[in-house]
Amino acid sequence: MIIDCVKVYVKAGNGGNGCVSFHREKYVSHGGPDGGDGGNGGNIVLKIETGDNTLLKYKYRHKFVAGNGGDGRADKFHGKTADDIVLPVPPGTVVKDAASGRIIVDMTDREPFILCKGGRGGWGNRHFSTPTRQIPRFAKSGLKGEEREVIFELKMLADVALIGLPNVGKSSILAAISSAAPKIADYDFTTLSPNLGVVRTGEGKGFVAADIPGLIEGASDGKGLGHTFLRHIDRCRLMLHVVDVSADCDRSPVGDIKLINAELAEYSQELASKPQLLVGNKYDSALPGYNEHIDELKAYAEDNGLPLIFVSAVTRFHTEELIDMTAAALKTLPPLTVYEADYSDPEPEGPLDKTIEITKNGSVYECESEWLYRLVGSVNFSDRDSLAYFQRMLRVNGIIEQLEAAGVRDGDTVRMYDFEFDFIK
Ligand SMILES: Nc1nc2c(ncn2[C@@H]2O[C@H](COP(=O)(O)OP(=O)(O)OP(=O)(O)O)[C@@H](O)[C@H]2O)c(=O)[nH]1
Ligand SMILES: [Mg+2]
Repeated sequence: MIIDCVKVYVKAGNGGNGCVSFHREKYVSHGGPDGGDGGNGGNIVLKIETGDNTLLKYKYRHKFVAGNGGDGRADKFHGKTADDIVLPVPPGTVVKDAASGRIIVDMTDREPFILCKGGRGGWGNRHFSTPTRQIPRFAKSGLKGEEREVIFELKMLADVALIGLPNVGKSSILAAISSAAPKIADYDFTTLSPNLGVVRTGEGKGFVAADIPGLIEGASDGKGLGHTFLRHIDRCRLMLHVVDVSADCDRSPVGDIKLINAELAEYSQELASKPQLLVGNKYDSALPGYNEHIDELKAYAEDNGLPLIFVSAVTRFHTEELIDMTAAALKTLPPLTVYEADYSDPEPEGPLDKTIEITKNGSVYECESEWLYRLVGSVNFSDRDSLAYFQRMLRVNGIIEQLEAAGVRDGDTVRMYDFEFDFIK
């Protein structure tokens, strides 16, 4: 079974901590601060792997955590920047945020994409010396790497999709017009997963056609193989709607077309309204002139203004014409759908809102906010200078006022993540 939808947990590495150190050398009594910076955490990067068309490699492994940056060291030595984790995905993979379902990126034809950014390494103490603070005994911790749970959903990049009931000859047509070699047999549901084939045309670079498992009435309720495979043809530009017109087929092609169209509409109105080209297959064993189904099909095509062609995948009757007709139709149609990201992360390096959330938990006031989290993470509470910096940041960013407004009075306990203190104004 094809794996075309997986949930993956990804986490970028944390930044390494900055180092506190002072230069030491013989005969140099008061060396300056020389603590190196922490290295950056590794990113999680997505990269298109051409030629691949399944997400199978994520079936058993769906947790990826990039390494943390190394800590800075004395003598201005930077911590090591951790390696990125590169996740290969087949072209056409749409990446969504698992919680909200919003699209993060559509990996159709693009450069590698950073899905989670590694945390920046913290600065070593040498960055913190000022004319009045010549002995900075603190450095910054590295920032946390981003983490998220995402869904990879494969929507193949086919210009043309072959649709129809089982056994009408979709795979046979794909094999006749393209380089693909799908399984073909005289029973329903021979095709269990989509196949892709490149169709060469006289001019231009050809087009890509996809064959999906047959649909049946009630597919939208999960009958047959259901309509899960329709996601693969979501972005196609044209559908070749295949029907069986052989004399020994007792079904009405027009009835079948209506049935399939109703199933498409049940899945997505957008897909149902995509242009179609009707293909009457198995014409080699049809009885033109004696087959009312064929006349009915011609009349239906005419009434609905749809192009119709009779072909035989077995004898290759009209298969070249089918390619030409398809190529000509594609010329007039818009390009493949590429999904726009509807997810924009707040710029991690950008200015953050300084409003904090204060909740009273027993006698303790707990404070939370992204900005505060970063501030607490960057302070060394055992160092006086660093603590002074923390207090100053609280003051100049209006945190003290926010605490007072929330009812905090002198002597009350305030907790900011893993740091707890008694409030004294
Ligand atoms: N006589 C005749 N038989 C055909 C033609 N095209 C396909 N067939 C036969 O019809 C049967 C079904 O063909 P497939 O190509 O597997 O049909 P499909 O639509 O892909 O079927 P599913 O994958 O089960 O949905 C096979 O036995 C084919 O040999 C044709 O043009 N003429
Ligand atoms: Mg098939």
